[in-house]
Amino acid sequence: TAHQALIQALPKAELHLHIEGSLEPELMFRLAARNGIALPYPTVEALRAAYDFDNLQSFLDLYYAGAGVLQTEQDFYELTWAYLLRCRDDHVVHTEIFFDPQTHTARGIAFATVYQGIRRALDEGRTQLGISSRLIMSFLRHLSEEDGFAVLEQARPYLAGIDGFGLDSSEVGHPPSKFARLFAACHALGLPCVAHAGEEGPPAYVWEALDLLKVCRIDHGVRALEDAALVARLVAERMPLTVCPYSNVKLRVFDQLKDHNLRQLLQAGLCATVNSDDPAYFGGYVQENYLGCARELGLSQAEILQLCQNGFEASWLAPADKAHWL
Ligand code: ES4
Ligand code: ZN
Repeated sequence: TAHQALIQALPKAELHLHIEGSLEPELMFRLAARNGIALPYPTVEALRAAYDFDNLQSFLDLYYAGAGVLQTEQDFYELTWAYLLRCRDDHVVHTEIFFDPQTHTARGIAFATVYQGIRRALDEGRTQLGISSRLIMSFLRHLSEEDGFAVLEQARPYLAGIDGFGLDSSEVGHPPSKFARLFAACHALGLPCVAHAGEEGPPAYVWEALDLLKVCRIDHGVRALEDAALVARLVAERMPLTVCPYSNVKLRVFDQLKDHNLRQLLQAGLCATVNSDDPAYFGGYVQENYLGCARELGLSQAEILQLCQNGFEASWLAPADKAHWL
C-alpha cells in the first residue's frame, strides 16, 4: 500500500477504544479455562466466525457475553497489558481508553477489581513502554440514569485515576437527554465528558450530546454530515470526532470501507480522528484502520498527517505534551 511506511512510522494517538473490545478470542478462551467458565463455542475459529454483525446491537450481545470471562483483577490487567503491547508494536504512543464498569458490576464483579487491574496495566504502560494514557469511565445508555448514578457512587474512591466520562452501548432509543443530570454530576467533579453519538443515531443526538451533556468530543459522529448546520457548529468549535472506520463497516453503518465518509469529514474541515473501537471484534487495530482508509479511500500523505495530528490535538494530553507530538 502507498503510504504504508509513513503510517507505520508516524507516532499515533488512539482516542476511542473499549478495553473490553480488545479481548481477543485466544485470551477469552484462556481466561474461560482459568476461571472455569464454559463458552458457547468449541474453538477460537468458531467464535471468530460468529463475529458477523448486522448492526450495533448484534455486536453488543456478543461483546457483553464475551466480557463474562473477565473475573479477577489479574484478568483485567492481562487484557489491558495485551492491548498496550499492541500499541507499542503499532507506534501508538498515547491512548485514551474506555471501560464499562456496569458490564462487570452487574454480574457481581467489584468496581475495584475492574479498575485496579486496568489501572496497574496503564501505569506499567507508562513506565515500561513509554505509552501515556487516560482512562474514561463509560456509562451504559441502555440502562437507567439511576443505574449510572449508582456506578458513579462506586467510582468515588477511584476518581483520582479516572480522567473523564463517556456514554456508550445501544444508541437508538437512548438519546443523550436521558443522561443530562448524570453528566451534570460528572462535570461537577471537574472531569471532561464525551459521548457516542451519530453512530447509528440521528444528528439530533449529536446536538443533544453538545447542548445537554456538554461533551468535549463526539465518539463516531459520522452521521453529522447529514446536517449542514451541525457540521458548521462542529467546525466552528473544532469539536473532535473519534471515527472508527472498520467498526462502521462491521456494524453496517457503511457497506464497505471505500464508502466511508472519513474523507468528506476532513474536507468539511472537521477534526476527524482514526480509532479502532473494538479491534478484537472488528478485525483491525488502529494502524490497520489507517492503512485500510489510505488504501480504500486513497488518502493523500497530507490527509494521513492531518489525521495523526488531529489525534494528538483532540487528546487530553497537557499542552506541553501535545506540543511534543504535534
Ligand atoms: C461500542 Cl461500537 C460501540 N458503540 C457503542 N457502544 C459500544 N460499546 C462497545 N463498543
Ligand atoms: Zn465505541
